[in-house]
Amino acid sequence: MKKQGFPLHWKILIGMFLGVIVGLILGQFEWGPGFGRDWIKPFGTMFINALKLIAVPLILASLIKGVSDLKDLSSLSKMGFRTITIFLFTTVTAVSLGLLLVNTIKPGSSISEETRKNLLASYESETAANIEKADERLETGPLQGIVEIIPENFIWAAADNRNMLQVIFFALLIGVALILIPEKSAKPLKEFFDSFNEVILKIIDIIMMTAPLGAFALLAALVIDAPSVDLFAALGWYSITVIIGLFLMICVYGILVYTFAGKSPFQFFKKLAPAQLLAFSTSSSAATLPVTMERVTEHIGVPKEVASFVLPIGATINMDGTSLYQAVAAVFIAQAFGLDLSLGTQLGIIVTATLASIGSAAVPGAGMVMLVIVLAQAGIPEAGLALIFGIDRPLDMCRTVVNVSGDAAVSTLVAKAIPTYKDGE
Ligand code: DAS
Repeated sequence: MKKQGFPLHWKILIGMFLGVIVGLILGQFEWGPGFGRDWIKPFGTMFINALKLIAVPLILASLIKGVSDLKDLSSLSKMGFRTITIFLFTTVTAVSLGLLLVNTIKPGSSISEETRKNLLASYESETAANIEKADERLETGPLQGIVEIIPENFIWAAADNRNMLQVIFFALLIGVALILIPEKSAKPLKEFFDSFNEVILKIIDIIMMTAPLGAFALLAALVIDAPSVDLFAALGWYSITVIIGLFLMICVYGILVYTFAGKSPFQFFKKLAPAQLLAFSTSSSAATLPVTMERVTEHIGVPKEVASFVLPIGATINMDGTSLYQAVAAVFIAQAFGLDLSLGTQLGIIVTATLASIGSAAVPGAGMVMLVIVLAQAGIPEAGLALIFGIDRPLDMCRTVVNVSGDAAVSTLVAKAIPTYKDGE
């Protein structure tokens, strides 16, 4: 039995804490910022680059596997169609809720002009590029965003992080084509993508092992660059905004199971609690899936054939907590950099955050990786990831609880539509 080491999330939290301490100390010396920029910040940059590196293969692996596992398009029968419809409804609801909250609370706008100037200065190259890209976007026609989804050249699309929607489009095409061709021809490629998916998830595990160092370096660099109380206050408000949104999503699930499945929300969450606790401690929907399956079938009363269809797909493509977090994080970073997002851009965030959460894998930190898409499409500096990564893990734990709760709620609603539905214990 492999000895369970010291839990990763504690290592990350310690890395964060040490990063703040070292950053505050170095900030007291004249040579501190230079030292931090040359000897500490690069480790944070490498960590963020590793997450961005894995984003494209992650989409390909996760989406192609998720779509091609749908057996065949005819399995998009009543159960499949109902499942996908409710998934989309809850995800769009989550993103919209996130946008409403972040535009109301405005966590990023409490940052002082001084701190904002420091942030822009420390990330000026990238920010300028993103602002220029956003301006270019404004000059093109209204449908340009849709036109750009279809890549003219796959290698170029995959190579440039800014065209994630093109990678998603290509992945969906492959997944659907795999369903449409004869099983015997599809088998080799499906098996390839199954193992490719395993490899990508293992690579994320490896990258996340360096997360404590990444969190340390990013927070230390952040504190040295802009040692301002208002930045930490802003990060605090950002976390509060995410947590309020996640809590409201839990309430939405309670209302849905009460209204459409006739179940008491309190009973529902009481029976689901062991899966939620595991989701919180592991930050992984995939790791929690076996327990979610057991709670939903043995205790909540969802028929096995429904749960074994809805939950695995849900763990792959239905991540309401992640989509809400991505919407809040994107607008928070824009606010922190003083960028005003137009309504059109924010509506675009609804599309990209929904797609990004579909493409996010069910492992720790995946939502952070896919945030790159949302930022790139909205012309928000990706350097903003450095702002929020330090506190990402505690939020990842919370959003994974919502991801798992959403999948369980949807399986309950889908079961209600299937005649074999029966009440749990
Ligand atoms: N940790 C992911 C999950 O397992 C969610 C995320 O990273 O946003 O659901």
